[in-house]
Amino acid sequence: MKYIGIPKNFLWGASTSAFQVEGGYKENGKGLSIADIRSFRNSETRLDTKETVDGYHLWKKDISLMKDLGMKSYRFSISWPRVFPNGDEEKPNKEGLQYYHNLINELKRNNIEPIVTMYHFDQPYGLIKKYGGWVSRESINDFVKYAKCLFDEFGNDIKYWLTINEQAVLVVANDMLGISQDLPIKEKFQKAFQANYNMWLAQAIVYKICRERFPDTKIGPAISYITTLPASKKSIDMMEAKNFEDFYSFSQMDVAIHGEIPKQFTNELDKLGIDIKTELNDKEILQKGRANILGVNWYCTTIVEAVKDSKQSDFIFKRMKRVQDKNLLYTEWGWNFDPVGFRYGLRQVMDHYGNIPIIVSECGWSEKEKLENGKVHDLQRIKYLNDHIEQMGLAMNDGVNVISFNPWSFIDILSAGDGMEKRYGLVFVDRNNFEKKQLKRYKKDSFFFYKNVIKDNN
Ligand code: BGP
Repeated sequence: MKYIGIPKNFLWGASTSAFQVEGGYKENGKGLSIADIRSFRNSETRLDTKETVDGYHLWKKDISLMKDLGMKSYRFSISWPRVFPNGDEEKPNKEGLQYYHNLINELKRNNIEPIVTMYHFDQPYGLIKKYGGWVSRESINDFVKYAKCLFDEFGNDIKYWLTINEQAVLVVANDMLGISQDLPIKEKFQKAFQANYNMWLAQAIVYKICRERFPDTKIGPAISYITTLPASKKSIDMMEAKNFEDFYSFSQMDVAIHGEIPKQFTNELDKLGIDIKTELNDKEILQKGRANILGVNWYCTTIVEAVKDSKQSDFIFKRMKRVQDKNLLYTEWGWNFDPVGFRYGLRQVMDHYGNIPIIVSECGWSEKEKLENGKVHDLQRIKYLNDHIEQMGLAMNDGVNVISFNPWSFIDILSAGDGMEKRYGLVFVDRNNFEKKQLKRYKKDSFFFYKNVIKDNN
């Protein structure tokens, strides 16, 4: 199957993250992360981060599957607490670094380009206990120290860095930042948006360091891009859809690419009475440290309608509500199938940022799945991949500069929100929430489909 618009040197890949794929949660000096702590709260009812699918031990086998698939890139994350177990050590944990040296070397030996996320939901828990994590400005130094260490160790081998995964998700689901959920909503948001601001500063510093030290390297955030559509053609629905999308997704991209916080974003915080602590030269930090690539995590569209009788002085989350489109197919977890929305979203990114290179760092379809005689017939995932690749190709044909596509996920892993039953992988792992079994890997039908896509489009 050949697609319009996708060039030969395109990086066809797939994606995972450390806390979801590795397990080995305290091996060789690894410290605990907030992702570990959160998952332990649900250990009674679903799989936690302790073992997951054991990528920590089975990485070589998994890379041979990647090779078989024909992958040209692999987007994964380095576990921050494997490198700095508490986050505040002066020296990194050598054994933690060694694991990633081995992984990266093996990828390179197999001609698979590593696309490395620095922080995917797993801040060391030590930093949260010590000073409240990202809510405190101190976290900036600890992140910069961690990033510098990654540049020292891997800088010559890595061409593509993604700094923070889905910062907007962290702000909304701020339990993931270690913010107590017992606080009144306003206080939670006060802390979450302060954390958001500190993450912007930290990344700007890291972009600058990276671009000075490695001028040919690309670095940027991995954005949760929720392409937001109005439920009707009424201007108020269109306005609130735009307001939400700008606030949630484009503010993140604007700060990374333009080095400025959009006025619309600040206006919304004012409505909540949120007061961000800033320092004199922050503006300059943001201006001087810019991303030169965008990671875009894209799953589905969100359809919104304006809340009747809401006032413009209300916060954006109060002025709009999500609705379902009965004509679209939804996963069990409420994520729709809307591939044209993907092309539309990519075009919007181009409208904002011109020909900035884009890595599609996530894109995927979840299902509850069972092995039948060693096979998984994941037909809807095949349709999802086919239609989204087709729409991405059309967007590229329209001029959007996508350089890599990394569906979520390469292999079945622990879902961020829903345990082991919600599967996204091209490779099935024979385990469930409570039985580890042999952790045997099986290629799903989508694996064979994607393998042909890569072969035919090279
Ligand atoms: C993104 C995260 C991933 C991943 C995915 C699916 O937000 O970056 O880590 O898990 O969403 O989410 P879930 O696993 O909750 O279905």
